[in-house]
Amino acid sequence: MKNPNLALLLSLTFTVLTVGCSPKASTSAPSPAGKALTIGFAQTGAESDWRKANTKSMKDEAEKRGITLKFSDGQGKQENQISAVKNFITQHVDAIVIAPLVETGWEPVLKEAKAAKIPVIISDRTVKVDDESLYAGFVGSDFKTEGKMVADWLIKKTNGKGRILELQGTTGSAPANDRHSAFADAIKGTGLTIIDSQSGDFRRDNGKQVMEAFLKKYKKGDFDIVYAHNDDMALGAIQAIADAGLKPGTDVLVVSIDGLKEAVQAIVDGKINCVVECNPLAGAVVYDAVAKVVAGQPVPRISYNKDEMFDASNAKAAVATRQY
Ligand code: GYE
Repeated sequence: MKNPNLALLLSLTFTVLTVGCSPKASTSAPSPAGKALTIGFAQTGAESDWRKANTKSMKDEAEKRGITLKFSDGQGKQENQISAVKNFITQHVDAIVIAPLVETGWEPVLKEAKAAKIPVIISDRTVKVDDESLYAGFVGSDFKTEGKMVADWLIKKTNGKGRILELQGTTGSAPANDRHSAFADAIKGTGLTIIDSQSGDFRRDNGKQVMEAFLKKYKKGDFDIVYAHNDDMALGAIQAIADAGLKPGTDVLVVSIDGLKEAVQAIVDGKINCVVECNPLAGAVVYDAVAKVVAGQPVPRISYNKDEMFDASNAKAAVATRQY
């Protein structure tokens, strides 16, 4: 984004791009007209500041719309999320929203929701299921595009040369899988190589610990770049890099994804070099989709957010207006 004003403007808008359109969600159950909705939301946990902003958006927007939100914090465990969904089914909620911790293992509980005629919207992270009719639609970011945007920025910045340490997100999660694979594909054939890769579970403490372990294995001059799958891990890593007497952002390029205000500020401070946005403020778009599904109207199979990118060229202008 060359024009900082345009970047700013765009970062304020939560644009939704739609891909494909299902004629009618097969799981939809019309609710009595005018009735306030009761929605169950199975959240992954509270692993990152991104996640906290996502939870806040879902809660605030529910309150604004008079939606009764049954919120469940999965505490980083898929089995907790599955039992939350089962509970929502027992309580006959109007719709269920799941932010799935990992991609696989959802068919049985989605089949239960379908049998109970309770529509499901998948939010934030994608799932892998054979039968697409098990959920009404997906609303979130395109993690492959994010991974490719980071790689393209690095290729330009480094002329396609450098040794990368990768801090991966939660093992088996869609953002970890996609941000790795799209990034790895994009650097193929260049002189950029991932020399080591470890999961930091999208957590700041883990990001710091993994980086500390990397710094025992790799000294200054052994690596050039740290690619973190989210800002929290990058913020943990830059702490570890500084503690080891190196200058993050100068001795080592640091790139990550999410767009936390704190990370964009770290670009301004010269400690992080590039951040690709992943918008967590999902409340409005998710409830718009739920309202349609419950009313028996079609929703797109996939609705992607439009995510921006921040580096030294636009971070200063952007930091003031970051909402999370
Ligand atoms: O990048 C990370 C969070 O699923 C997109 O999960 C989300 C990711 C986000 O913990 O910070």
